[in-house]
Amino acid sequence: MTGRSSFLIVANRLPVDRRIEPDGTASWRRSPGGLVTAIAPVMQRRHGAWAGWHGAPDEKLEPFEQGGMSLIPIPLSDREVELYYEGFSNATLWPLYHDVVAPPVYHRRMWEAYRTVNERFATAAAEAAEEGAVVWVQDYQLQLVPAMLRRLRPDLRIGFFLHIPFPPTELFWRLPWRKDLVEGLLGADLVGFQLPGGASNFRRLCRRLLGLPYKGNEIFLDDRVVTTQAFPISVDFAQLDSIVREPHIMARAKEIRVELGDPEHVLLGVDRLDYTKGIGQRLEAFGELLKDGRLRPNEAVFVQIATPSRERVEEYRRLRDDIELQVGRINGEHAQLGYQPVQYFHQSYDHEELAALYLAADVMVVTPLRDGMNLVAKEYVSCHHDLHGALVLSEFAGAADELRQAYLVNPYDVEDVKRQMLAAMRATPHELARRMRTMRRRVATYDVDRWASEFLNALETPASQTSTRRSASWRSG
Ligand code: ADQ
Repeated sequence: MTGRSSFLIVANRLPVDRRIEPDGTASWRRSPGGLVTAIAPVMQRRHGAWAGWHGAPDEKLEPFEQGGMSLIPIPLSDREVELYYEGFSNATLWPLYHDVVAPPVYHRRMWEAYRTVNERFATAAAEAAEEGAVVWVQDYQLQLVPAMLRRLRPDLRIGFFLHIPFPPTELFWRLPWRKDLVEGLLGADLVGFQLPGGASNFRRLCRRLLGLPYKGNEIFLDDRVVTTQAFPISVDFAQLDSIVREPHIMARAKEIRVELGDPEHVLLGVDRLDYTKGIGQRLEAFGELLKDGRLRPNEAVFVQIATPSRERVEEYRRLRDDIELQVGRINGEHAQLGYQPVQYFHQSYDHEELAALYLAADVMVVTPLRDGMNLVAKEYVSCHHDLHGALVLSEFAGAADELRQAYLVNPYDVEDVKRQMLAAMRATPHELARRMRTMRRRVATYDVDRWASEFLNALETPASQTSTRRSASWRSG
């Protein structure tokens, strides 16, 4: 490590993956993903650092440099991975924040591990940040870090961004540790959410739980103001748009359609295998369309790509079995020699193959029961400069706020999903182009660069003197 940084990201994971080369040596590669891409230029400009877990339990690593970033590995024991990450983060907070689509578990030992690990991240950040630095904490795994860090380093400018939905008060209220989490977040100067609804849920909660007044976007504490605001995350539109214009990607997209037997319609789902993503709901709708005879045999193929995810959490193991059973049933009932209606892949793909799949798909089916944003929807739109292609999108994905020209569905209403999938398949090229053009304009304008720069601008603009004075007079009045 070469000294302290004026800009620091704190996230559960470092933005690199370790690869073991054929000769046995280890090397680090930048992980794919919009967050790293958006932040990398800022990191380079400001000699930034990133603190996060490196992905292997029970291993302590020294800070190192990679691709112009200083990386600060935070160690986690195997037990902490189980209790803090798989436990409190992914078996308590994840389902609770996603409208309890699965029952959350509440265990004191998980909570204690969450607190211990958050303290470790805060301490590492406090050591790495130079005087007056900007620190940007990411996501639900680290909600206690802002307050812990402020206690250690009151000179810092601290931002927090929540990538998942922030739930309504009635749901959040169930958490035995609700007060600690809210106070943790209030350690930040700026708390960012995907949608205005999340920000207003949070403000209402602060008033009800802690009696804190708010006005507009600002929550008034005794000695400072916390700004809450929506910053809808996005994708690297320009990069995706240029990848799909490359001849070898266009050729691959054509080849994929041939490999699928050249059906009239290719439908596609791309998700982490997660119970919030509504994979079962969309397969049910597709299966019923075949059963009802509203889709002719051979007319359509549904490609479902489900990246392995959180496989040690019980609920995820069950989900995998359920989905695989469902795929087997549909194929068992409707397959013919040379035709398999659902093609299911429990695998990860590199970004070029994924782009070719997006390009090859006539209908992208994104049906989460609840989703902070959903980048897949925006990636699909970014890949269709041909203005062909339709997006079937759940009303419960954050992306539905921006992509109003999608075929919007209620994923709990199977008839609605069937109707909109059919409408997408039967739409005229003119209709598809009209919808796609508007959606592309939106994603091109609000891309991931804009997301990061708007957040950082808001973070570096201190809450105005007037609002501090207003809070004082309001409280005394
Ligand atoms: P996720 O729940 O992971 O993100 P999403 O926004 O769809 O959901 O992002 C998934 C990413 O993984 C996409 O970039 C996609 O391309 C990639 N991906 C999915 N399957 C893949 C596969 N098989 N191979 C390779 N890549 C694959 C959380 C929140 C979201 C929010 C994001 C960002 O749950 O609501 O949009 O963070 O804030």
